[in-house]
Amino acid sequence: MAGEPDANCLFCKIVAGEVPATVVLETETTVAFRDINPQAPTHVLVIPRAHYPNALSLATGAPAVAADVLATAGAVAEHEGVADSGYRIVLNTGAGAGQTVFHVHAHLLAGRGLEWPPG
Ligand code: DGP
Repeated sequence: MAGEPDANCLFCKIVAGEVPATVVLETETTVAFRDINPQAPTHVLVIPRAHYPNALSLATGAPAVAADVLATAGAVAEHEGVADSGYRIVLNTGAGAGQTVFHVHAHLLAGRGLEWPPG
């Protein structure tokens, strides 16, 4: 159920400390950790601690936490020293858009030229 831990979810296991991750920042409601397969010099994933499969379910089920995810991404950008040079926040939504982990996560990408439109 949305909002409840999912025993089969990789990112719920990272939140629980059952799967290791390189954590960059944590708040009461969010965790930010480095992507295992970085696509840019800075590539950090920001997730809510609670399990929501995608951005829309988070925005409708826990809108304050959706705002927390964005605020944490901004704090990570400051922490990584990329806030002034610019960064991209990506929320892949649905398998057709490349979502592979169905616990909503914001990709924070920075540190290289970022093309527009994205591939
Ligand atoms: P997406 O394709 O938007 O669902 O992104 C999922 C991301 O999760 C992908 O960039 C790789 C990352 N990822 C997958 N498994 C792990 C893991 O076990 N640890 C970490 N840190 N990242 C992972």
